[in-house]
Amino acid sequence: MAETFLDQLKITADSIQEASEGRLLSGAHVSVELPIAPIRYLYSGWQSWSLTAWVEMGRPLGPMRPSSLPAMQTDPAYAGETRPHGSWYGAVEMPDGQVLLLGGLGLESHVMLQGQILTGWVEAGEAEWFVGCGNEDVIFEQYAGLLKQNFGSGRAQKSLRVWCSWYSLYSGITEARLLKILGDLGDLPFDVFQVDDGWQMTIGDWEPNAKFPGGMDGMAASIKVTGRKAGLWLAPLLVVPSSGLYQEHPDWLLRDGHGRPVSAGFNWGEQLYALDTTHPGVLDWLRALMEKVRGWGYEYAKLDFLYAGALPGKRSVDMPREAAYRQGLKAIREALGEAYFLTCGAPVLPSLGLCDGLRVGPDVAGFWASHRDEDLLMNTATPGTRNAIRTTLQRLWLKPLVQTDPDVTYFRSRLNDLTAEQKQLLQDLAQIAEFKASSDVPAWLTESEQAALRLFLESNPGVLKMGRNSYELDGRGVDFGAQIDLPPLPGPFTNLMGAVLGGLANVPFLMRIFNALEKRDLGKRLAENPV
Ligand code: 9PG
Repeated sequence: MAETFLDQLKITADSIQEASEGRLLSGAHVSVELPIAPIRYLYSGWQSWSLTAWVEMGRPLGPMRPSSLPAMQTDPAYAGETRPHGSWYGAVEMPDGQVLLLGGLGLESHVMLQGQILTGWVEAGEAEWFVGCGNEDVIFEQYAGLLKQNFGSGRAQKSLRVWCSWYSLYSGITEARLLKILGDLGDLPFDVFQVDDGWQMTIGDWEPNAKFPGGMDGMAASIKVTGRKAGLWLAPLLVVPSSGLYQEHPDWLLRDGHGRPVSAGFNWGEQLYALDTTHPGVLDWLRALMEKVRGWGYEYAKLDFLYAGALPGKRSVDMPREAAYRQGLKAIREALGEAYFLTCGAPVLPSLGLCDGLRVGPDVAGFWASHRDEDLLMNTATPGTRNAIRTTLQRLWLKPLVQTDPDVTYFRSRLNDLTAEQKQLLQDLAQIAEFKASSDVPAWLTESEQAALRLFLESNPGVLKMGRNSYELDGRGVDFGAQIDLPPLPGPFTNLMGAVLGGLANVPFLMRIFNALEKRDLGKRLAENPV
């Protein structure tokens, strides 16, 4: 028999076993030497929002700006790494189109390409790996099967059609606005009405603020009488200094080796910190919080900024960081009972088996791409429709393990700069991902836009994958390929501007001002565009 590509690989590991479509390896450190140079590398981002993309060899990525924010966009432990690398798995494409995947089968595993050698290592303990080569889809299917054996999968459920408040009202939600929208949705076939960020006192104090005088139980009851499930957003693993939780339980925070709280990023005009999910007090608190949300009547939980639980740090029980995260997630899953659990801002592999849905890309937005974020800050994990499509597409192989949430689809032209073609790409992606959501306010939609939304929610086109980035939907070709290229590398002037801007974004005082200006803008926008 002719020698296969697999036979030409020089594999180093503690043990090597034959497997379908490849080999199973074990070892805390493994390597696979390629006989010739690859042409592309598949970066695998750590959490929902992190860039996951096929990138031409020789095209450097990052380091992205601002340097104070990496925890919100990528694994901060590897934020400075510019060599081709990724969390848990990495793949290369050979000149003949064959793909070679090195995939960790456990937590805290990493892959990097150095020259023609693909290496895999783990932060702690022993590890198992899958090496597969050949057709990309076949190999990833194999990898998904192996991960399923180790982590399990979400509970098989039909996908839910979700109305989510974020991408229209943002933090400007109020009980009155949501009740008005709920009424106007009429018989549009949404299964879930999900209240996003903006209802809580503050991050850590999960009680309704003054904009929800009827309480969150009242809100859930109003949703349920329309025949829909009530959904609620929380970021249960985050804490901000202005919260009561931060004041009352300083011992619950994840800390570094010097005893300082570990930064989980900066948002809402505040420094973000993380809860230590190995602390028994935290686990009890998480269970009680989820039971409270269930008690209010919510049957769908969108839990966000979950990466906070897996950041590097010193924990009250010494264990690897992704294992610690998983312990927290397990407590949450159990306390959520039968409720649907959507993870967001979540490390990918460590969430498998413990949630029903997973956001697999950064936030969409009413614009295609942001010059500031992509060109100046070299950041492709921030909100933007192109960023969202790019990363989501390379994560659809996870579908046998979890429902893949590509984020919402837009139908409105009001307060939206996307072209008809760009909106169509989002709609097609949602059909392919089999997860349909929208934030469009009925009063902002024209009659024909409302009809298009209804048709979208009601249709389930037959999907055929034709290539890495191309599909057929009921026979109609959809090609995302040309749309999702990475922005060109900045020239010297753009780079300098970016460095200055990135520096400014590291100053909390300026970020607070920026946050206040954004809030003012939002207030104006909502006043001019009543729901
Ligand atoms: C609510 C939102 C929505 C959204 C989530 C998440 O600053 N940031 O980089 C940043 C990134 C994402 C983000 C918010 C802030 O969005 O993905 O659907 O729930 O939180 O705040």
